[in-house]
Amino acid sequence: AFGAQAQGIAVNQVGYLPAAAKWAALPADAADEFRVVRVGSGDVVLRGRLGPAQTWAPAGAAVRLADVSALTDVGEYELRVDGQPASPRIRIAPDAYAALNAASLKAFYFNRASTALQSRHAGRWARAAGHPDTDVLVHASAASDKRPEGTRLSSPKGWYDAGDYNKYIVNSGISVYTLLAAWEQFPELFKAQQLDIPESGNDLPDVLDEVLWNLDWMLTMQDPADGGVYHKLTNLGFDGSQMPHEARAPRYVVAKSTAAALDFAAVMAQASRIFKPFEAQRPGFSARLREAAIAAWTWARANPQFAFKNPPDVRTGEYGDAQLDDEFAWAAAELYLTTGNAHYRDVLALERQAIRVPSWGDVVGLAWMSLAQHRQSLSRADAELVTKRVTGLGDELAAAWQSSAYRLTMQGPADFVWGSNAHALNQALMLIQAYRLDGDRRKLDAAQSVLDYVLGRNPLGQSYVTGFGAKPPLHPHHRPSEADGIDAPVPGFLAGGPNPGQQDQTNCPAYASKLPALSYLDHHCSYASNEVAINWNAPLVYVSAAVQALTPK
Ligand code: G3I
Ligand code: 9MR
Repeated sequence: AFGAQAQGIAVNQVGYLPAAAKWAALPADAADEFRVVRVGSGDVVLRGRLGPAQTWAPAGAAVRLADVSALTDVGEYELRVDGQPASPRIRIAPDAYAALNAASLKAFYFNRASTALQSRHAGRWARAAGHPDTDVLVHASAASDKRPEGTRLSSPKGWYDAGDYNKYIVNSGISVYTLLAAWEQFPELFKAQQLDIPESGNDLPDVLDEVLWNLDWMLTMQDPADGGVYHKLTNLGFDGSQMPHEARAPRYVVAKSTAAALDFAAVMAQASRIFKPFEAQRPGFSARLREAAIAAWTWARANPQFAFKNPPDVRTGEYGDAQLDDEFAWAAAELYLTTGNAHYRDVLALERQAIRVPSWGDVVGLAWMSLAQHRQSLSRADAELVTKRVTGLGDELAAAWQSSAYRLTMQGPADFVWGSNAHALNQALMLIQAYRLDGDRRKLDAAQSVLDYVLGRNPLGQSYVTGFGAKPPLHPHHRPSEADGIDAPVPGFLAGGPNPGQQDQTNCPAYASKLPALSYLDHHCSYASNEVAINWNAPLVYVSAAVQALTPK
């Protein structure tokens, strides 16, 4: 049944690095002793006792954990406990997350709009080009003097947001940011990576080529007349379960919004820094990004309250957010770091900013993250404040992890939102920012536990990444995966994950449980728990890179 609690032993089904913390989860009634057996030889290489049975509220059940961190030799193993089925394979390898990291980034390529995917890059998932977006209409809500309703614009490229085929600036903002931050913090890993995308082998690392596909689109969403940024490029209603080239409904740019302008400004300012060293490859690009950022910021300052709402005739994703302080803070922080202009530091008012785990609608954490990365360019007082706040959040998350029956930062209903798996990964992302500042190993181990959770150490024994692990999602809410006639879904995508809101339509099978961590359906119809999205994959790219790069060898 959908959402039935898995019996047996739950482990990370993709693998562990040799020196990583390694936990397995078992039912509360499991026998006391475990042994780890090497696959093939059958040798017992480790014995130990399970921890006590403790209740983990999100699953409404008690769980016992086995700590198998002492297992450090490369190889393949099974965990065995009398009376339980053997665990899925436990793989220990020095490059345990290399393939996962590459695939989770390549998922962005698979979601490219306006281009065909050739089989030499896309294999079985090759497809025709869809949504050229070279003839997009200005919606009534976006009409201006120079661009009245019905004006035709060209706004090609970009990534499809998710399982749907629309393109949303707000969600592009955090997604691009997270990928660029991964590159900025772990360049050696990405320099060595071959994604096998059309640009592979050119003079840029593949991760930047992939991000450029979306940056180029985002730039077209700015109105050159005033610097404002359209909130989204979309159909009026969602497409059916069709391949991209079959979906031909008219496309519109819809209302400018303050959130879109600020997220755009933040990302363009960040990208201006990132592309500066590539001036020879892309002459003038860094400066162009900086100017675009400043123009969007200026528009937002003059129009600080344009909270987006879908016009009555537009029914696609809203990404509406009336709370805009965090967007102002993030954009100000990025522009301050890029320009050094004190105006942005004044507007930022760092002392007054709280720190929280980021999401598409709450981006203040990204400001702290960038400031932490560049703290040597801050005043001493600012640098100290940044260190205090970032490590403070890390301490809170690490303490929650340490006292959790499941060794997990995900604790309560507030964590199990639409896209809960990405919330977990963004908790890990903030833990890693703190770990980079204070070296507190608990923070790295807690981030590892999040990765374990999305890769199978969870009450459903479910890997949430298509194509990875013994029990991956087979039916994500992703139109190409549904419509391409190929059994296997497009690989490398993170499913949104358990969501007790269960906001699917009534044509979905029933969930087996109302409990937060069990509210998941591996069914096409379940957009509330089984959709994919660029802002969910981006922290998977980040965290898999970080854990791979930071875990001691
Ligand atoms: O903000 C309220 C909060 O105040 C309240 O306490 C809480 C209680 O449930 O709800 C919060 O609102 C939630 C909102 O996200 C902000 O987090 C809504 O319940 C929840 O339904 C909403 O979900 C969003 C969903 O679209 C529906 O709008 C997801 O975050 C968002 O990731 C998702 O994004 C969609 C796009 O619209 C279209 N493309 C696919 C994409 C992924 O599913
Ligand atoms: O496919 C859409 C998905 O991307 C959104 O997250 C979701 C909620 O807004 O809506 C999905 O589209 C459904 C629409 O809302 C109602 N008709 C069925 C559509 C596809 O299942």
